[in-house]
Amino acid sequence: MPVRSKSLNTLVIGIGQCGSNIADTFAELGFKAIAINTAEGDLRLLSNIPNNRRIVIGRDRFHGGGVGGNPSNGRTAMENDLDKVLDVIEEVNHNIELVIIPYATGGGTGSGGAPVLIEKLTEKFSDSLIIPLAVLPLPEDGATTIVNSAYSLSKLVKLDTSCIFLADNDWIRRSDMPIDETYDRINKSMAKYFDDILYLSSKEVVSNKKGDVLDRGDVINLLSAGAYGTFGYAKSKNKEVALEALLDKALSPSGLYADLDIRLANAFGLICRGPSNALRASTIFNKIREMVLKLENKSAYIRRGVYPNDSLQNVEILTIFTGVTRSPRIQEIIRQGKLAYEEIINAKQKRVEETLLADEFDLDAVYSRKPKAISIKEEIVEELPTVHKIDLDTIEILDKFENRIIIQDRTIGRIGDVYIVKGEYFCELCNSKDCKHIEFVSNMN
Ligand SMILES: Nc1nc2c(ncn2[C@@H]2O[C@H](COP(=O)(O)OP(=O)(O)OP(=O)(O)O)[C@@H](O)[C@H]2O)c(=O)[nH]1
Ligand SMILES: [Mg+2]
Repeated sequence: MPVRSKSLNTLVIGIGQCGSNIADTFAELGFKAIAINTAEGDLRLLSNIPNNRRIVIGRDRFHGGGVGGNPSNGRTAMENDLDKVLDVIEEVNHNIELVIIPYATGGGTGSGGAPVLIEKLTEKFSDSLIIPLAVLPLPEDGATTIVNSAYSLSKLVKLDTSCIFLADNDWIRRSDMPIDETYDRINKSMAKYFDDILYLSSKEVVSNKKGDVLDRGDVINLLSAGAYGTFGYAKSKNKEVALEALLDKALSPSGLYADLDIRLANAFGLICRGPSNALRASTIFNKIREMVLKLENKSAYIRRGVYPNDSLQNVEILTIFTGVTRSPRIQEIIRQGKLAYEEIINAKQKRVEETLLADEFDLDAVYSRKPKAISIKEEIVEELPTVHKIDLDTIEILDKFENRIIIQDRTIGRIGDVYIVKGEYFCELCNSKDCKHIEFVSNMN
């Protein structure tokens, strides 16, 4: 495959199996790429990244065999071998302007290791664009994958990155292709879209085209809008196209690679390619206008690039949304991750309690003259009740469990838990035992 020129000097650093596979796909398109994994065997399967850029981390502890989906071990492996990783990056680095870090949030090596490396990169390459490319798991991947994902995302959002790009494996559900091709398709799409925007804004293209083209500065602005970002895409089957339908697809949730609330985008780019008679200016401008009217930020950064080329057999629309401050899918992962975490901990606790009962008898509790239950009750009575103003329309109970109630408070725009521990309430949203949420919940119970 011919290597195309790029507007930004780019390095791709893939972590874990998924991340390395994606980095290898970038390498196929001529990107400088490094792969990092705790599993030596996975690294051997790559095709395009040179051997001296495939790094095994955590070999001392995990013997090149992976960390079995445990992000805590992925984190340790990266922390212990960070210097080794930075040495290889330093060898490859010649004025790197953009670093893309693909990894799966749901595994072990990438989930735990990526936030450690990304934090270091944001310090070390403070003038470069740092773009994590976080792959979200399928809901069917299981409870621990969702917990891992929630853990990794909660670390990632705190870091000083240029924009967190999301690619959701759940996109597979919308595609209609054989199972062994689906991951490959997502990996190839991500590499192609970055390659497209970097090539179409390169000197080689920009100096030969007049009119609506993206330039290097546009790409830098699009990639540094913060928060979350993703791509949208649509391609016609042949030259005969309903341009409007293609634009609609690339601008709507069904064409996006992750579920983002794009009305909240702070930057938005649209690229159209195809035979010149298929790219009707009025249709393109009207669609952009419609999109702009939907955006909440009326001064969002908007760029378009139109590339007529009569040798092309199809029309392709690529959209890029960045600076998007809300992803319903990530909110769902965090909510499910918290639930699954608690259930796993409770199940472990239960086993411990059962073992205690079988092996040990708490004689202090049997012979105590001041049973614990009474002193706890006394403490509760001593606390003075506080009266809180409750607006019934803004607080809602979403779900109830034996020891936990999930609530939503619309005034602060948050979902959280109220726990019931030994008859006492504790509100996670207010970090308090006495607040309006507790009063609301106890009245409803
Ligand atoms: N898009 C995509 N997803 C992948 C690929 N390989 C694995 N996944 C997804 O990645 C998640 C698992 O992460 P991995 O990358 O396999 O895990 P890891 O970082 O290597 O961690 P360990 O195997 O525990 O050391 C699951 O959600 C898989 O569905 C891939 O090539 N592409
Ligand atoms: Mg692995």
